[in-house]
Order: sequence, then structure tokens, then C-alpha cells
Amino acid sequence: MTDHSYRDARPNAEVVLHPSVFPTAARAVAPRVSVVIPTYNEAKNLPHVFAAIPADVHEVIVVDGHSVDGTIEVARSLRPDVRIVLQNRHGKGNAMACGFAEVTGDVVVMLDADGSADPAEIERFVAALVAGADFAKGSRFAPGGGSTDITALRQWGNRWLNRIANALFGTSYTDLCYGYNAFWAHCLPALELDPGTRTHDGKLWGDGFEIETIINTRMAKAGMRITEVPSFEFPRVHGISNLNTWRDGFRVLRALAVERCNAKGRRVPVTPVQLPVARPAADEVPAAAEAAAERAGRTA
Ligand SMILES: Nc1nc2c(ncn2[C@@H]2O[C@H](COP(=O)(O)OP(=O)(O)OP(=O)(O)O)[C@@H](O)[C@H]2O)c(=O)[nH]1
Ligand SMILES: [Mg+2]
Repeated sequence: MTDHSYRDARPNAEVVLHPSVFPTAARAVAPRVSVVIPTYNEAKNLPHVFAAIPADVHEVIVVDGHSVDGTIEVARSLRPDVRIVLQNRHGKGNAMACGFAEVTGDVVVMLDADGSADPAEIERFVAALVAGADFAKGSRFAPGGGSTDITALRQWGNRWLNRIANALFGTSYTDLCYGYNAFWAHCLPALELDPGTRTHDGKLWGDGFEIETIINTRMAKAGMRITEVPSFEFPRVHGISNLNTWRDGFRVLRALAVERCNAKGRRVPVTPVQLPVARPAADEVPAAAEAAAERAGRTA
């Protein structure tokens, strides 16, 4: 039997964290995490993915592209509290925009439904945000990341597109075309994504796999603090990819040109939300109160 366990398939189980991810003075906050999952005929993969989602996430939003394999029913049976959103056009980009519009948490995590991304890494993305980043960008090519899925051709194309992006936008990305990312919900207005108010029987610009490039470049244009988080990509568990290497590669190239010329990302000022510092656990409270009383006594 094939073992689809995320960790067992990882060749370097000891993942080295990118040094920039965890500065020592990380703020102790516990943000509410909204996981946005685009699905197009992923019923067979959802049990694998949902089983690995951390128990303490605030919400799971499945954005479905009118799947015909029972994806929605499976999602509901696995997780009765799942929020289902139906996209109104076609493509992953449109799905993400529709899902983002429904987020009620503090942090947005973009997670694929095909089993290629390990939900256990969510913790690492959130830690990067809590440590001070606005945008935690997953990277298979940062130290500690990797992939047993990407083909040589796609890796070559991604490398050149990545170089072009860095030259045009002054970024230091190592993995432009990767869909596992997280950001504070306060970044959403700056992205200016169309949440799907215009119905269309097809794809509008931004509705396809260029969405990741659009997000990456607008985050940079908005001046967001960006940290790369090493991530490991697995092959999808069941089914076939919806991505077409050449067609979608050219859409990414076009997105780089379009985003270099337009002002999107720069137009909407973003105000970071102040989050409460995490409270001490109940059993620590008396000790903390005693220490405070003792200090007060000393200074009185
Ligand atoms: N709602 C929705 N989801 C989509 C659509 N196209 C792709 N997805 C989802 O987006 C995620 C990524 O799609 P994949 O087909 O795996 O493409 P990819 O991961 O970019 O490429 P591969 O590395 O070849 O797998 C999966 O969860 C898909 O189900 C779409 O048109 N609508
Ligand atoms: Mg995939």
C-alpha cells in the first residue's frame, strides 16, 4: 500500500528553519488562523489533507470550483464546521479571491487540496508572521525546503521567472511560483483582488494560476515585510494537475509585466491590526500575581 504520510515521504525529515524566520524577540500572540483551500475535484485528497490540519485553526474555508466528484459533501462529512464558498468564475485565482473575501480570522493561510502541501507547516508560517512579517512566503528552495514533485522543466521556468520578478520588483524571492503562503488579513485590502462580484463563464485576468505572482508582486509593491518560510512539496496524492506548464508559465510572465506597469498594491494604505499579547496559562496566573504583589511591596 502506498504510504501518503507527509513526514515519512520527506527525505530530510530534520527541517532546518530559515534563520530569518524566528528572531528572538517574537511577539507572543495567538492569532486566529483562517485556512483557505481551493478545490476542483479533490474529494479523494481531502481526507489526507484535513487530517493534518492543526486542531486549533479558527476556520477552514473550502472554495470549490463546481467539482463533480462530491468534493463538497466529503469536506462537510470530514469537518462539519467547514465553510463552503462557491466561486463564480473559473480558475484558482478566482477561487482564492472569493475565499479571501470570506475570511474572519487574523491570519490567512493558502493551502492546496491535492496533498502536496503539509498542513503541519502552518505553525511555521504563523510563527513567521507573529515574529514580525506581514507576508510569509513559502519556498521550496530556501534552506530546509524541497520538492519531490517539481519537474526539471518547471524548476527551470520558475527560476527564470523568479529572477525576472526580483529584478523588476527589488525582491529576494527564491520561489515565485509556489502556492503555499500566509499573511495577516490586514494585507488583504492592499492586494485589490476582485472577490468575484462579476460573474463570467470563464477566466478573467487574475483568475488563473497567475494569482500567486500577483500576490507576491503586490505584497512587494505595498512595502510589506516579507519572510520566506522553507516548505516541502509532495506530489499530489490522487488525480491530475490542473496546471499547464507553458500556458500558465506565460500567464505568470505576463503578470510580471502587467504588475510592473500598474499601481495595484500601492494604492490602498494598510494599517496593521494590534493583537493582544497572549495571556498566561491559568496555572501561571497566581504566580504572576504573587510576583507582582511582591514587587509592589518592595517598591512601596
Ligand atoms: N476552486 C478551484 N480550485 C482550483 C482550480 N484549479 C485548481 N484548483 C485547486 O488549486 C490547487 C492547486 O492546483 P493543482 O492542479 O494541484 O496545480 P498546482 O499545484 O499549481 O500544480 P502541480 O504542481 O502540477 O500540482 C488544488 O487544490 C486544486 O484543486 C479552479 O479552477 N477552481
Ligand atoms: Mg498541485
